[in-house]
Amino acid sequence: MVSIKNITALEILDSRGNPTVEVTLYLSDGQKVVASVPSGISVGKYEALELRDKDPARYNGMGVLQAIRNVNEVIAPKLVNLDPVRQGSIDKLLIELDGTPNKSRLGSNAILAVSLAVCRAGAAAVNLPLYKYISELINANLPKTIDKMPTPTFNIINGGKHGTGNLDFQEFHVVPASNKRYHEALRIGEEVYQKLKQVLTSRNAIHSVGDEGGFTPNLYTNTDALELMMEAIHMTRYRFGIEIFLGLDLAASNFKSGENYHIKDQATSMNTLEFIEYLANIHRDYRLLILEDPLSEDDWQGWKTITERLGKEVLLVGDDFLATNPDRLQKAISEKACSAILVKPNQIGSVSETLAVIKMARTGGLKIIVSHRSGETNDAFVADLAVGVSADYVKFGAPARGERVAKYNRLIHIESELKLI
Ligand code: 2PG
Ligand code: MG
Repeated sequence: MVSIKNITALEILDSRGNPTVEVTLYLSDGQKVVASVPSGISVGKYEALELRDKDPARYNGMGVLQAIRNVNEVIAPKLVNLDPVRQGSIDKLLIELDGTPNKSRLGSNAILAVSLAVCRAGAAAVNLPLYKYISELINANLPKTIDKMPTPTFNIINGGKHGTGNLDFQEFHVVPASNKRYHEALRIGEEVYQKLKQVLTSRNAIHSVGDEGGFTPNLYTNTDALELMMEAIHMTRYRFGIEIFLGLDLAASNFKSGENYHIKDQATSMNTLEFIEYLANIHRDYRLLILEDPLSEDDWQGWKTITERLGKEVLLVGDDFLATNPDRLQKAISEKACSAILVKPNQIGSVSETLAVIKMARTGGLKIIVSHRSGETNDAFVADLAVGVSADYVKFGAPARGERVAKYNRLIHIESELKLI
């Protein structure tokens, strides 16, 4: 049996320049694997806790030395000699070692980095590509054929907390039709991205990019951003509404104050019902395929109403709303409060819990979108995860910047290996 020989952690930087956790796991047969964890900035309040040192003298308090110590001193000694293919029992051990409901003692960053490394080590130990190994993990006793690639959705304008502060909505997406092959969909997204740059340049608008590689233009309203995207799409040969669609992540908790939603496009703020009507009009004008976090994470009644109102035509995606959390997901399924889940492993903090949430979402009839975070490393684990669990969509940001294209390029390799091109 191949076993875990040693585990060590290092403090490295993510794409925003903030420290994060990287774990190296050594196997008894001489192989070694590396995994690192991402970090969000628009963090939902129901997420597992990412441990930060809060020492203002280092990295403005963002250091992760305590999480590193937790891996090296608390976790590693307990995992040595274990068989890495026992993902379920190792994750259980990590959760028990932590002992809190939100992983606040050891930190979700420490625990997830180890959990990801164990998963990669398990795949290496049985000599399977990571996506195939994940497919075995999630399907246990079921047939394991992988016959489809996820559809990518591209965040090409960055607003909200990822931008310069002039747009309320956080992400403006182009979404290729799901019947496109993956490499075609990637090309569509990239070509629209380049056309959008031309549109912005021709208008002397700012075309620098934000945290996820999307542009951060100096616009007056959120609808201006949608208009520019339409213009860019019309400059390509792709037919809007047939081959390419629009999507939004509003991250609406960020512009709700009290009971009302306030955005620049409207002089007065709107209550939940008024805001739902407003979004229905946006959908009428721009045919949204995906609408993520359209309402705040606590607006349960609003979520039920919008799903009833728009759910047949638009995917209503819970990100901050569900926080990859089984209890929130269960409630959302039984109350029919959304139609898709955004899956981010670091919201819950281990591979096994992530896979359990995906299974629950599938059984409940929800679509699955596997997602990066706005602060990323070049680790492409989420690409393998998406293929392994047969996700419907992946959300990895703009088709630009190293940490984003690391994931898109990994999918190119997988598509080719699976002969799905
Ligand atoms: C989101 C994510 C990723 P963050 O809201 O969907 O795009 O942002 O990682 O900052 O939470
Ligand atoms: Mg989101």
